[in-house]
Amino acid sequence: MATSEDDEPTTPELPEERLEESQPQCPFGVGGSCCRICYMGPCRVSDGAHGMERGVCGATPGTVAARNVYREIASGAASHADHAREIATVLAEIADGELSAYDIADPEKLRTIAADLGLDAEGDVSAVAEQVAEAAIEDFQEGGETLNWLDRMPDEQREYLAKQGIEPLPSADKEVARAMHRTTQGNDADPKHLLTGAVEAGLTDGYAGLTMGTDLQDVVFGTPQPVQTEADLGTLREDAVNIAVHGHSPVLSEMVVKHANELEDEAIEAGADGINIVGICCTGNELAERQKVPLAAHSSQAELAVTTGALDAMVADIQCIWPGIGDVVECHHTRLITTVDYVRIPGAEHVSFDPETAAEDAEEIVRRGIAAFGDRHSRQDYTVEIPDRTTDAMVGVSDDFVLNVLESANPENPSRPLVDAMEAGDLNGIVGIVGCPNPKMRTADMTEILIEELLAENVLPVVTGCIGHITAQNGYLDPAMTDELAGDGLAAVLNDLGEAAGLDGPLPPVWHMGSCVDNSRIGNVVRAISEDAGVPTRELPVVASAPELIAEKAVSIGTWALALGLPLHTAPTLHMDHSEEVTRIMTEDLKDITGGFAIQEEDPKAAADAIASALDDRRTALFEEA
Ligand code: BF8
Repeated sequence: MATSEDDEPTTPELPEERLEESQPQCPFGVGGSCCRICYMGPCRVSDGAHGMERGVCGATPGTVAARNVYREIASGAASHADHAREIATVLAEIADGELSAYDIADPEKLRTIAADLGLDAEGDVSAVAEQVAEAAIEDFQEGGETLNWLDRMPDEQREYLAKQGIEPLPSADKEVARAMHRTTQGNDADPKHLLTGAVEAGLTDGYAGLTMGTDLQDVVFGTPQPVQTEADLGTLREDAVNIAVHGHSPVLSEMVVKHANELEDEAIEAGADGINIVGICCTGNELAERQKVPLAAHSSQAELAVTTGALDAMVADIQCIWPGIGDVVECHHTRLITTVDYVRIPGAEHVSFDPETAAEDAEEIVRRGIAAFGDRHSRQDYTVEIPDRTTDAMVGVSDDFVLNVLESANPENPSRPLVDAMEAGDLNGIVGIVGCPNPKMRTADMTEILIEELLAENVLPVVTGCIGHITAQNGYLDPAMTDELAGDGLAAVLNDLGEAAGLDGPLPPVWHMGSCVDNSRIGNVVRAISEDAGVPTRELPVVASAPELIAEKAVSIGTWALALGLPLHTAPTLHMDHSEEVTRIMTEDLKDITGGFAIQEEDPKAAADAIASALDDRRTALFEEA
């Protein structure tokens, strides 16, 4: 952290300032053509005017960029698979009666998943849970013939890819290991072949990561239904013990919420008016959709939350916890508490969280927050400045909810209301706007402009991850904004669906579908429409967009969308600009392989135009053929 000459901490910089300081950034890193996988380099290669044409080993810019992007995807798949493995293990232990703190909240969903996996869905819930957990854990082991969770994929697209030899390995762990091996120095060097492998890793991410994660979290913690909550830093309360839960896993955060409720009296004894749990990044989305917990901040605002002076504890588990927070808490009373033994952050204290001792561990965490509240109040000169900003947000628009509403509107043919609206031009398509808040794009209001442009064009945005926070903070998740923001056709569709759902008004202009693993919910809606309407996913007017891409996880999610045959927009552009070959494969050649293709556009209005035009092409082709 920044220190003065006498080593007193000075005000730490926030992400925007650090970004400024990082300029100019290395063009080879940005262009994807810096190769540092061996010790003859690093080699900086490029098809353009600068750099070498070949690395010391002879690797072309295409080989280097393809290997780099494949490694990003493997890392993303590893992250989501590890996330899914945790909840699979919890489910197995619940089924065995070994965990007292957790239960099965949605047995019906458990049976639906079991049936989709071809397992016995009838009988005792524990027996079904045991089989489902076994099938999940098998997806991380050697031995199976195929990845079990691929049964959750649209059959038609699965067969289409299989005919071209695209099928992930039966073990997610092996898929990730194979990706690392294939991309090592002196191994697979053919850009197209490497990128086909990357698509397989994307499928691993989509099914043994995202879909398994959401499926089992819904089983254990409940399937979300729409609820109203609030968003932004104004959800912190000066007189409360404020505990922010940051990261990704409800296995931890659900327990923090439960035990905060039980320890309210201790907080009141300490002089607070209660305990206020707020959510940051994807944990925020998980808790909002199931527990109505306020969406306080996206990942790049986490440090800002500490600077309010009101945050007593920030509890972190896995992924997207920026280490800069460690510097910021040094200047405040806030306790940064890490909980996962393989994730430590300088400046944090650690409480090892174990599902087997969940109650004691969660109580310990909450009590540290209460103690920090005491520290805050014992400091005479301590100032608290909470921004006076909150917005109303409807969250929890889950796949189950959406599909039930469609079914109630047209029981015979649930996709009909959407397909008819597309044919009539009232709904010009659906765009999954997912991922992160990148400071590079934040200053340009990338997400806001993109979404407002698309809404005006009667395109329905469905969102997850930190984009969920950005949209909540802008009021886009508020049903009261539907008629103002959506084009006339889309507004009519949202009003009709709101009525079919039995709500008092329309559905919100933007649908919050949850955390980043909950991108699987978008996949499930796409699958249901595809199967019901008999249209392959690669022909549906659906696009994916990560308009403020940060994480490797977002690249792997995007690659899963490409595998489903969807166009994928990203900003910033993927790390591939220095290779004409890789750029061509991703933006053109892939159309003949999966049906998907990459759209690279960093200007929000131009991105909205490119997405709308991709949707138009698909709608025209669909209804002309029909
Ligand atoms: O997994 S949106 S910054 S929090 S990577 Fe991370 Fe990006 Fe936020 Fe959730 Ni997703």
